[in-house]
Amino acid sequence: AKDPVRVLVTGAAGQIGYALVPMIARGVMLGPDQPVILHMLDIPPAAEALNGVKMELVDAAFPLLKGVVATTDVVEACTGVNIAVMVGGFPRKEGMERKDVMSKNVSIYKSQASALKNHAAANCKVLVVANPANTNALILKEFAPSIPAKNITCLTRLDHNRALGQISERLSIQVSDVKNVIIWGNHSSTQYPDVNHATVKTQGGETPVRQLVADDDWLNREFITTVQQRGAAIIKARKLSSALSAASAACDHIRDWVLGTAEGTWVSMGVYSDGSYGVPAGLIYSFPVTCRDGEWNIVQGLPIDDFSRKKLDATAQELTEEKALAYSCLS
Ligand code: NAX
Repeated sequence: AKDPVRVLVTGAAGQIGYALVPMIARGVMLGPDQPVILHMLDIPPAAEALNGVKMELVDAAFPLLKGVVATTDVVEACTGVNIAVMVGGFPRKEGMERKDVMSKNVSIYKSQASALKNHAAANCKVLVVANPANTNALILKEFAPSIPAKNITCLTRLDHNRALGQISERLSIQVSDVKNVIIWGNHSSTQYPDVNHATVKTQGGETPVRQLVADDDWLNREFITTVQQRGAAIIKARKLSSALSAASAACDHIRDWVLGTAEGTWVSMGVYSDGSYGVPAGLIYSFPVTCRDGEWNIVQGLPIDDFSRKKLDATAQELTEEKALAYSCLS
């Protein structure tokens, strides 16, 4: 039998946490033959609720779940973890300045970076979910210099999956037959959902999404804004933000990173930019990636047209500004 993998979920008493921890304990993230030990962190006001989640995990009697650490102590939470899913953060509240929210998250991610750097297992893989996800991941990277930059990522898989979902709805086909959409840039409304390289599995091969949809106006406008604004649409409908889809996307992100992407298929991940596609190096930016042997690689050489170029640059610009704002909170 395999040794258990220790998976940290921060903000585990929250909405996404509540959907995510049972998925991890059922093997959705790491596979049906991989035992896990869950580490759950939250802050003291949520300690009782966190303990309630732990009670439910015991009650669910998951065969793969070999232990649960539920704590408000960041060092205890981070000790020995192989995978860290960072869902905890400070939400933007009505009337709050952007800078104030950034400043709270910078201080959270700075201190959690130190705890991970000093106490996580070597080669720990980190996924930041909490917003502003790209910039929180960047701060984590800056303050955990001993963790390789390639081990620190942020979640744009939900946006990627939303794009797959919109195409499958539009064409009335199975979502599993659509692949290779791309989310470029920030997990925010400036993200660019790109279908120029996406295909659909059809009889005898693969057909470009643009050819099958055959409505460039819809693809260049409504499709893009629907994906960009989907989070707001969920809040409007549910009076709560996306949770089950976010949790599911976090599992997809880690599963593909650890176990690999299928041949000929890429996914979107927020990763440390090396300057590919003219994106400034030193940002955490969402790119198309393939994964193998536990490592991601940016898909290279895709042609970028003028329409796309502007959108890649606009979301890079927003991330550059967020980075500057985050740094201004450090002093
Ligand atoms: P909730 O407010 O339900 O849960 C957040 C939890 O984090 C709370 O239990 C809170 O006590 C805890 N927390 C706060 N500060 C903490 C700290 N310093 N250490 C540990 N825990 C701490 O929010 P939820 O709906 O679960 O969303 C969590 C985060 O995901 C938010 O930042 C949200 O904006 C972000 N999202 C990101 C998405 C993505 O695709 N990247 C999509 C979904 C979601 O909007």
